[in-house]
Amino acid sequence: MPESMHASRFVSRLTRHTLALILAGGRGTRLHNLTEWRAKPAVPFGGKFRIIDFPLSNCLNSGIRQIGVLTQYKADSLIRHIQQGWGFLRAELGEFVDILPAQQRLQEAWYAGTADAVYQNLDIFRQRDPEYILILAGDHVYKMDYGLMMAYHVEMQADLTIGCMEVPLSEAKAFGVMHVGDDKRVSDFVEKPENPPPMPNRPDHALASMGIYVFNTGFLFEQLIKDADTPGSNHDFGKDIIPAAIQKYRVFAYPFRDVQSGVQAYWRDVGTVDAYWASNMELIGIDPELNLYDKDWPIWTYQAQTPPAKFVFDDDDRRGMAVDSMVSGGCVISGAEVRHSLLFSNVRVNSYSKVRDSVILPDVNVGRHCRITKAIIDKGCHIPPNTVIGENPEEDRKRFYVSPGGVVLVTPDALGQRLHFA
Ligand code: ADQ
Ligand code: ADP
Repeated sequence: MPESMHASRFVSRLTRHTLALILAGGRGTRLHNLTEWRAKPAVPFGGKFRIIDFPLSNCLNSGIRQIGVLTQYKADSLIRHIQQGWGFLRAELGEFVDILPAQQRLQEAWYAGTADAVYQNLDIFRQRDPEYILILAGDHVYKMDYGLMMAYHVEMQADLTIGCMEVPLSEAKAFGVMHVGDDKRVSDFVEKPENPPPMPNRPDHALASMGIYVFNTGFLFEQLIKDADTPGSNHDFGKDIIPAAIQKYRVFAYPFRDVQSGVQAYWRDVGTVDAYWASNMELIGIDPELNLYDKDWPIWTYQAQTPPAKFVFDDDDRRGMAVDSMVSGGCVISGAEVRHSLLFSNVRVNSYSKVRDSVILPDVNVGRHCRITKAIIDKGCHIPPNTVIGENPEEDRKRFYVSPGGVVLVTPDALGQRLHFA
């Protein structure tokens, strides 16, 4: 890429004229009961964040401050989080985070596919008049400078640029899989193929779409209007818009690499209970791939103010302790032992209890004499005294979902602790 293309003024001109749209309407069914009452982008992650904080922070850190979030499925806690945490952008400087719920603006239907979600808000985007539209998913965990992708898009004189990663062939059928020529132009694209085609130079891998797209605005509008009139279309970027575009237009692939090392960067679709547990547990290690302590790329979030975590002796002088763990604000570990675990805010662990290899979401109370191993405990659960979880899968399965990897998912519903309105 020519030096001028990297010049920060050049990039900041591009990002300033970009509208980012975060697709946040999907449920994420493979997370089971974690998404029973909330959309996947609202699922808590990493001790104090929600998943949507990652694409939102990436936008901010990349200099993109015009953002729309398209919501649909169970968006209540997602909308509350964005309103509470992301209201600091300055409207008078042309900065905003717009929340765009499905509201049957054009027709009497909710959003069909992802393209329809954008199409139904076209008149709003027309008024904003951006030069480029960056489409993002609200449910991926990663740190990415979108400015570099925008510069690449402009240099290639592309109509559409798709962010891509190399994934093991065995995992590729969950993605849009593409083929690119030496010139990086996309020549084939199939959405979630049964038999994914391998990369020519790396036969055990496939080139997968990250579901991240840069469009020239006029081009995107034309494609959406054409697609809306196409009978039989699912109105989806991966299934319809992209396959139709590669025949006639300049569609390029942008490989997502770490700027310093040049190797493929951290990117996780925490789509299953096992993946969710593993990517949270990874953060506990000394030097995790996802560095949340990076001052150059802060992850912003909303968090209620809480006092510092506290580790106290109980009445019988038993030590409250946590080792090899991350413990958030507002937690109190009293006469209990926490090992290799991640505790979100306001978690109480009481005397004689042992928690290991577990991810505990906010506002959980673990009663006395509990043993909890390899579990995810959802927000607000009250674990009664003497509860044993994670030692006998057959027993656990009677009450909870147990993942193929043996992670027990404990939710208020399963404990009979949710309000039921129906
Ligand atoms: P998936 O993630 O499986 O594949 P999809 O379920 O359409 O595709 O979700 C994409 C994003 O849009 C998610 O963030 C989801 O929450 C959101 N979404 C889904 N339906 C929506 C709707 N009706 N309204 C608003 N938002 C909605 C996509 C691509 C693949 C690519 C993978 C990468 O289609 O080609 O490989 O992402 O993960
Ligand atoms: P989050 O855990 O994402 O912060 P909440 O704790 O607010 O979100 O719960 C998600 C939403 O689901 C809330 O609006 C809550 O009232 C709602 N909810 C939870 N349980 C039930 C239920 N059994 N029936 C109906 N709505 C529920």
